[in-house]
Amino acid sequence: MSKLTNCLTGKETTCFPIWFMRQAGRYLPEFRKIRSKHNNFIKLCLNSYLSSEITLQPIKRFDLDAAIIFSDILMVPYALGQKVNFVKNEGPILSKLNLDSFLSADPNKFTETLHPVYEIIKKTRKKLNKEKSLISFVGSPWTIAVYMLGLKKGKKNINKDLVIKKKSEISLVLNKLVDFLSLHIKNQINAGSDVVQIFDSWAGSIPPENLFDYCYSPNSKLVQTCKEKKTPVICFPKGLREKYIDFNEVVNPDCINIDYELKPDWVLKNFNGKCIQGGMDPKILLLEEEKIYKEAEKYLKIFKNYPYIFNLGHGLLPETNPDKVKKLVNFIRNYK
Ligand code: 1CP
Repeated sequence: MSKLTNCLTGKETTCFPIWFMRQAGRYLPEFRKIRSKHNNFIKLCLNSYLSSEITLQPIKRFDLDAAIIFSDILMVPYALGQKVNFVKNEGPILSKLNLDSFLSADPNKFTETLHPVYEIIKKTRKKLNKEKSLISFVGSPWTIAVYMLGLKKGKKNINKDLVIKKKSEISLVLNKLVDFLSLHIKNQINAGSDVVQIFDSWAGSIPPENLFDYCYSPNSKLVQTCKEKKTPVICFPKGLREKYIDFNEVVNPDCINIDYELKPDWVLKNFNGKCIQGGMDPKILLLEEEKIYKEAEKYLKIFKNYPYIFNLGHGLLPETNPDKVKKLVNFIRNYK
């Protein structure tokens, strides 16, 4: 079994497996080179040859313990018939959702549209050393719904009035998304991925009275799908603060990715030995080397002899210097 799987199943507490969210992305010159020739991001994600190459770029550079497939959580709305545009410096823009056609979407057509994603997994698994895991992912129903229903207000906020106004639409969309995301998870596992991560990047924006229906319940259903397929699952409910404890108790995935708002010593006390991943603020990687090592050491000390996967509290920033990532990986590998 791979180092990451051993850690996820609690069999390994003597080493820290390492990978990074957004490890394949704009901070890598080899990624920017390919991206500059492919203006359409969705098309690039559907090019299984290039996407498999991009998936392996950070593995070649840093010898990490896991590859995460190069794709995007918004491939799901795309496969459900919504137009998705990635606008430079603005992020993704989706066309208005046609609720009726979404609710009657055909699962076979969905699988067919996403076929190239499953090809990336097959291609990459063949090229990847057995000791390394291949992670596939989905966005959580709520996080996908935020984009599908245009619930964002600016870059970092949610339009709270709209969340109240669209209550019945949100319920319908979340329920339907659970079905399609479960299907996407199963398809990815069948194609050969060893681990699944569920990104709930907008969990922190859910009104407290809706947490069960919008966050815990839909995430639980997806975790159940992974468990039925006997595949370890990591949940990342970003921004939940102290509610991370409730999330862990209700959803109970194999591992929880913590964000940079949580204090690691508090996490150690409150998660009953559950495998933990991540935590360090990606902004730290923009500072000088000594500060990076000091912050990384904080996590390594607190989670010594604990099932801990080294990662960050959110994705690597585009302005990160890859040499610093390399140095951080060496530091963790040599940490005793
Ligand atoms: O070159 C570019 O302009 C594209 C930048 C880019 C990349 C490299 C986007 C647009 N998506 C991706 C790949 C991606 N997205 C991966 C690949 C695997 C890896 O980690 O290396 C993954 C796991 C994602 C997941 C994703 N996409 C999330 C969840 C994690 C998170 O960052 O919170 C979200 C919210 C998205 C939507 C999305 N896609 C791209 C952007 C810029 C965004 C975020 C926009 C926003 O802030 O609303």
